[in-house]
Amino acid sequence: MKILDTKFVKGFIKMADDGFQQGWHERNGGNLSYRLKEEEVMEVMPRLSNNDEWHDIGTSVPTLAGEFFLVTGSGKYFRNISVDPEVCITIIEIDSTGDKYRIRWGLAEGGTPTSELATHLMNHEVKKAVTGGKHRVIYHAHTTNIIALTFVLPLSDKVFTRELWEAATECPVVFPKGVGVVPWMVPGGRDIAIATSELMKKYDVAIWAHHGMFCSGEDFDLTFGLMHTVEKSAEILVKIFSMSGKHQTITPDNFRDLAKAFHVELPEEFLYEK
Ligand code: 2HA
Ligand code: ZN
Repeated sequence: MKILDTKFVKGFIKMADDGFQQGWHERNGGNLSYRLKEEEVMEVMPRLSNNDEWHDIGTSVPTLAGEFFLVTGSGKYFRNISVDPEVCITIIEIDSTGDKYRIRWGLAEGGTPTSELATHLMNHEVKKAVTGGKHRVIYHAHTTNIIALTFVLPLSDKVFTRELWEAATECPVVFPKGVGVVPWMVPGGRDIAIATSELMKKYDVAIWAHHGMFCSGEDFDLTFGLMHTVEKSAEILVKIFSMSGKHQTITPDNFRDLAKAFHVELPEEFLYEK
């Protein structure tokens, strides 16, 4: 089957385009990765090339040895992904040690996988383990309102989770585990990858202060929907703080009632009295 005709590639391209339409991907901002299922690897195998050498990932992901990923290219613009996917995205293979990768398809005019490859792969490694292999998508976007909030709210998981939950009733149902916050760090390397993947053991959302957000999920719809929900809530918060602040809100007991009605567990650590 033509690689561009496969369902997972089409889903990946649609998600990238949806993110661009939201205004989350100025210039080459943001990156996306998807861990292929075995049957998807088989589907595309006849069309993969074999001529790239192995390159260092910059970190070690031994539990992803032999896996294939569809990822955005470093320096590529989300705006162009739907126009010229073969130039902007790539299928990579991880070697048998988990230290190296090679390009098997895409980046037709040259290039390398996303500059945040270490964070993507370390997040995949954590999520593969904690979800029993269910999570396959890691998404990074420069979501305007979440970034704005990181200049105003204390950079703590507790405060961000509670404020985001309070700004829209569906939030605790969509991300009941809460969100984690990484303080400002240099992007594109192993240190920020380690900090982010630590948070991904507990949460599906990691906010990068003054930079953006990472989300993890089972498929493109759930992962995009998660990013969209968190960012929508952040937009409401920015509007609230731009007016006169809250005059009434959802209370800790309201959240407990919500948890019962929607059969979700909301950790008490986020239901503190203010
Ligand atoms: O430019 O978003 O974090 C891609 C990025 C780096
Ligand atoms: Zn970024």
